[in-house]
Amino acid sequence: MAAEGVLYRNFNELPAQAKLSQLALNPLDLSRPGVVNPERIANYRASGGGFDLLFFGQRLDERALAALQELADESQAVRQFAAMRQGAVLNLIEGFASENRQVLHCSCRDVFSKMPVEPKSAEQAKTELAKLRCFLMELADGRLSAPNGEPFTGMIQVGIGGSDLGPRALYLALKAYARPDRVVKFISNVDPDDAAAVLGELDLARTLVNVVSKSGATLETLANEELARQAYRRAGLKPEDYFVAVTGQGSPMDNPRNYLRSFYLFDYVGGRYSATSMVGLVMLGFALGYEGALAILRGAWRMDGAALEPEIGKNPALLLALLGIWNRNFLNYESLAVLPYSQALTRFVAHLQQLDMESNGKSITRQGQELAWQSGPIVWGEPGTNGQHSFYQLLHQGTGLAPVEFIGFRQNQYAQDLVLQDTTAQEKLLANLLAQSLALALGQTDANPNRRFPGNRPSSILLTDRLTPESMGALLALYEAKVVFQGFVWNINSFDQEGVQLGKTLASRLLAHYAARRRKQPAPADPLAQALLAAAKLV
Ligand code: G6Q
Repeated sequence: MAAEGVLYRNFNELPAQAKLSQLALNPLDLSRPGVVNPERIANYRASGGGFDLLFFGQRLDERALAALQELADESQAVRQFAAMRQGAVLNLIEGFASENRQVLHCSCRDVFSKMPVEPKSAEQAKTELAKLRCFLMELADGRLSAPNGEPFTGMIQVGIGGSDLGPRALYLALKAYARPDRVVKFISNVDPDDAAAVLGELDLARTLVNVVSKSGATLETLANEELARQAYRRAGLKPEDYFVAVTGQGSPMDNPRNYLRSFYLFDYVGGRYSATSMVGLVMLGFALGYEGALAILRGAWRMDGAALEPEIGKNPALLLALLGIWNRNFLNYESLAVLPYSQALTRFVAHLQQLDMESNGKSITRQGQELAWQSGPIVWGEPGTNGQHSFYQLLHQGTGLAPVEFIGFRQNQYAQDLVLQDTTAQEKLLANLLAQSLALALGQTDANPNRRFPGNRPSSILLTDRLTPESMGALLALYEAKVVFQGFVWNINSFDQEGVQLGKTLASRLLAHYAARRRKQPAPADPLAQALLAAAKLV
């Protein structure tokens, strides 16, 4: 089923696009006295799914905002989102070989409704959740323990890309809620030193290894799994007593004899959208307990519901997507800085880089034609206030501009803080976040050119009460929805990743030289690869 009743339209054919181009000739200047005023700060605000989005710091007025709503309506962005949830085959390029799949990551959390939107996939999600619940109960009550009779206290997740970034970002974000008797580590890069370091940090006799690969065929993961298996064997332990698999049904890794337990994900859940499938949940359930894992799903489910709201004032994901389009396509900013004011979100930007840039780093339409408009920006960032003592200089006074998305929490996670100079550390963190947004917008005049801040630099602020499993799920789903909304408006396929293939193919050409040398065979006739290896002093 394609998206029934949805007409895919090219971005440059949407009537609101022309209107927005006109408005962009004279965008709002935030640094003009009086433009950023108390009324604007109060009114330029949207809420949904538990998050508030403050966007007084964007270079637009009511007319541009109305035109962005028209752009969303004309592109049928919300209708496409609904069609996606219902199982439309949206991962395709019409008329060309492509993945040709449904896009059903939202089904992973559509497990709370009596009437799931797409019953078959929601049923599959429930089956895997039930398996996970049993596994976690057995671990908790001691029916499942390490062969030495001790409880499992550690888990190493082996996986890369979508099988690492989202899950790892979530674990680090929610460590404050983890069981005190359990710890999780990760191995992703095919770097033997990283694997050795992680394997050396834990007592393997009490550590599970969660091997996560949807395809069951990823070079890095296979190499790291084998490195880990060797380490277990060297320690006199049988890997099949410790290794758990999360993989696609029928993949080369779908071999329950090699694993203590196997969990599945399905081809309709894309790697970078898979954090709420078993790809993330087995590890997160181990760390947080089943209820904690479920709370993540609940938050994401709630945000998926808010993403169906056609009005931008009630749909922060849609509004964030449209503000991004305003900045990218109309004001021509090439990058986007995401700056979370929470150290716990230390890997969340890395996850967003994959989510956004792998999804929307595309140059053709869903009909295979060259894009005549810009698609996704370069996404980067670091937690504040660390970033303030580093690259914010460029954000404020540099010649290159980057719009900013700030993320903040009204309260901190741990009940530990102190009042110093009459303010808590959390208040200092939040004051800095808000101050940065104002400073970027207002700038500063000064007789000394070195102390001049041009201002008029756009930013938005995403806020919720506290970083919890539920709000983390909502934040994850908010960005997933933002990215797919942008893809719908740009008429691109946000669900494939052909762009990562070429490098992999060339790496295997280079590896053929190493392999030939090890087998004492003549080097393959590949002068470019040979020259490159020689120049790099690798042969
Ligand atoms: C994400 C990509 C990619 C993928 C990894 C790992 O959308 O497809 O990052 O997640 O290549 O793939 P496996 O899970 O199949 O090992």
